[in-house]
Amino acid sequence: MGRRLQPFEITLEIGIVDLVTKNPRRSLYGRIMNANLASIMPQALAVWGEEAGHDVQYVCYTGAEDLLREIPADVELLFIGAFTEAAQLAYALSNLFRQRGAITVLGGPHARCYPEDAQRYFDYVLGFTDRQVLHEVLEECAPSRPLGRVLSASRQPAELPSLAARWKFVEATLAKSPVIKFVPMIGSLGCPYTCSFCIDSTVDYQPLGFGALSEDLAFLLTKLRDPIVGWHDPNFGVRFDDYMDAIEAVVPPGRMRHIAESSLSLLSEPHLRRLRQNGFKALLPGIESWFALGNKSKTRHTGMDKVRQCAEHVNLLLRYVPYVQTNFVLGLDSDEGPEPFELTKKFIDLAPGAFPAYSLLSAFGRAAPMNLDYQRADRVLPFPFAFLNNNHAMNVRPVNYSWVEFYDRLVDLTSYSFSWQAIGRRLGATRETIPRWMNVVRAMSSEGWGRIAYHTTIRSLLDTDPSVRGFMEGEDDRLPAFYQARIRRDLGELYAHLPAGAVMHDPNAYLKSVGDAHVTPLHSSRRGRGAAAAVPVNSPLPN
Ligand code: B12
Ligand code: SF4
Repeated sequence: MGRRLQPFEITLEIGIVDLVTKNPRRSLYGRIMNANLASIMPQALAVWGEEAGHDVQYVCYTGAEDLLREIPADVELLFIGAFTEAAQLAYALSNLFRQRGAITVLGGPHARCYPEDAQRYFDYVLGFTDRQVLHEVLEECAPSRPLGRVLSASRQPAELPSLAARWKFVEATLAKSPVIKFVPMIGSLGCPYTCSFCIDSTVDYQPLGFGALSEDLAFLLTKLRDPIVGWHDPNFGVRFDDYMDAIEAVVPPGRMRHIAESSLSLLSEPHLRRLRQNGFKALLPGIESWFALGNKSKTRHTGMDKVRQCAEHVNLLLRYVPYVQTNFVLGLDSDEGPEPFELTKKFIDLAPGAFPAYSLLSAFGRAAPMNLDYQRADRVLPFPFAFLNNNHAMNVRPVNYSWVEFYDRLVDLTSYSFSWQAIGRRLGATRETIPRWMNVVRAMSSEGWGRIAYHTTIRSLLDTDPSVRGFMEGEDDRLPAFYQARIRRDLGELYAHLPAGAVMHDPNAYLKSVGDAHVTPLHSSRRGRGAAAAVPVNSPLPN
C-alpha cells in the first residue's frame, strides 16, 4: 500500500503478531480452525500503520509457524495481540525482542483485562485502540521500563478499516486454513445488555455503519466464490433489521454464508426466517445457566422449565440454521448439587442437534464488574494466565461445590456430552454435511474427548497430588509441578525468554486498583476528545 499519509519523519519497521493460539501443538480441530480465529484489530493496525507510512509485517500465529523466523529480527516496533491464554507466550516474545532493541506493545483481551501485569513486560499496553492511540505510540515509540505506559482511547473506535483495506492480511491468514475459511468481519462494538460477567456489559452499543458494511460485503463477493463470514460482533443482531437490510442490499440469495454469536432473545422465528434467507449457517447463542443469567435467553423460567423452553427454542433454531453451538458457564454461584449438571444432560437429550460448549467460571482480571466481588471474597486463584481459557483451569473457587465434587460432575457431564451415543444423536439431528462433520470432529478432538481427558487428569491429581489440591483450595500459592511443566512444554525454546516472575500474577490487582481513593477518570484525555488518555494503572480501564 502506498504512503498516503506521511506525518512521521522516519519509517519504522513494524511487526504485528496476532496470537490465536498459545503453542505449536495443534489438535485436528486446531489445524482446521485456528486460522479462522484471527482477530480483526491486528489487521486494522496493520492498515493504519501502513497508511502512516511504515513498513508492516503482519503474522497470524496459528501454531504452525516458526514465530522467530516470521517476525523480522530487526523489527523496531512489535505489536502483539493476545488473549490471556497466550500471555506467557506474548511476554516471552516481548522480552526477546526488547533484548534485540525493539519497543513492544500489547493489545487485545489480555491487555484489557490485566494491564497492571502486562505493563511489567511491555513498553505500551493498549486498552481501547483507535487510529489516534496508534499514532501516539508511533510518534513516541520509546522504551518505557520497568513499567510500560498504559494507554486507552476514551471509547471504542468509531470506525475500522474496510475489508478491502484489510484484504491482503485476511487473504494471507485464510491461506493457512486448509478446509473451511471464515472471513472475519464486525458491524458493531459493545452491547446494550448488562450481563455482569461480561467484558462488554459496560461498553455502549455502537454500530459501525451499515453503508460501510454493505460495501464490505459487496467487496467480498468480488474476492471469493462462496464466502463464509465470521461475525465478531459481541452480540450480533442487536439492530437486526439494519443488518439484514445491509446484507440484502448487496448479497444475492445463496451467494454468502454467515456465522454469528447472538442471544436467544434476539432469535425469534421471524428473525430466524430472515437469517436463513440470508445464508446464516451457524449460530452460537449463550444459555449460560439454568438458574441465573436469564436475560440472555429471554426467559424468567429456571430449572427444568428453562431447560424445556431453551431446548424448544434451540430446536427451532436448528430448523432454520444447520449448526448451533450452545454456550454454558459451569460453577456459577447460583448452581448447587447435581441438578445444574443433570439439567444440562436433559437439555442434550431434548436438543440433541446442538453442540454444547462449556466454560468454567473464570474471572479475567478487570474484564467484568462481577470480578471485583470474587476478588473481595478472596476467591480468585492465581492460576497462570496460560490456563485461563475457560477450560484448562477455573480460577474462581466455587461456593457450593468442593473441587472433588465439581470435577466429578464436570467429567461426568463432558463424558455424557461427547459419548458415542450423544455424537450419534447429534449426527442424526444435523441436516447438512459440513455441520455434521464439524460436530463429529469437534467431539472427537480437543473440544470434546480432549477435554474429558484433561478434566479427568485434574480430577485424579486432586486425589494424588497434594500440591494441586492445596493450590486449588487457596492454601498454597506455589504453582504445582504439573502446571509448571505444561507452561515449559508449551513455550518450547521461548521458555528461556520468559522473564523472571512472569509465570505468576496478582489475582487481586483489579480490586487493589479500584481500592485506591485517587482513581483518575479515564475520560480525562490529554489531547481533547477522542485522543489517547494515559491511564494510570490504578484507574479502571473501560471494560
Ligand atoms: C468475537 C469473540 C471471539 C471470536 C473471535 C476471536 C478473535 N480472535 O477475535 C471467537 C469465537 C473465535 C472467540 C474465541 C475465543 N474467545 Co472470544 N470473544 C469474542 C467477543 C465476543 C468479542 C471480541 C471482539 O472482537 N470485539 C471487537 C473488538 C474490535 O473489540 P475489543 O475486543 O474490545 O478490542 C479492542 C481493544 O482490546 C484493542 N485491541 C484488540 N485487539 C488488539 C490487538 C492489538 C495488537 C492492539 C494493539 C489492540 C487490540 O482494540 C479494540 C478496539 O478498541 C469477546 C467478548 C466481548 N463481548 O467482547 C470474547 C472474548 C474476547 N473471548 C474470550 C475467550 C476466553 C475466548 C476463547 C479462549 C474461548 C475458548 N475457550 O475457546 C477463544 C480464544 C480464541 C483465540 N485465541 O483467538 C474472552 C477473553 C478473555 C481474555 N482475557 O482472554 C472474552 C472477553 C469473553 C469473556 N469470556 O469474557 N472469541
Ligand atoms: S454476555 Fe452477550 S448479551 Fe451479555 S453483555 Fe456480553 S455481549 Fe451482551
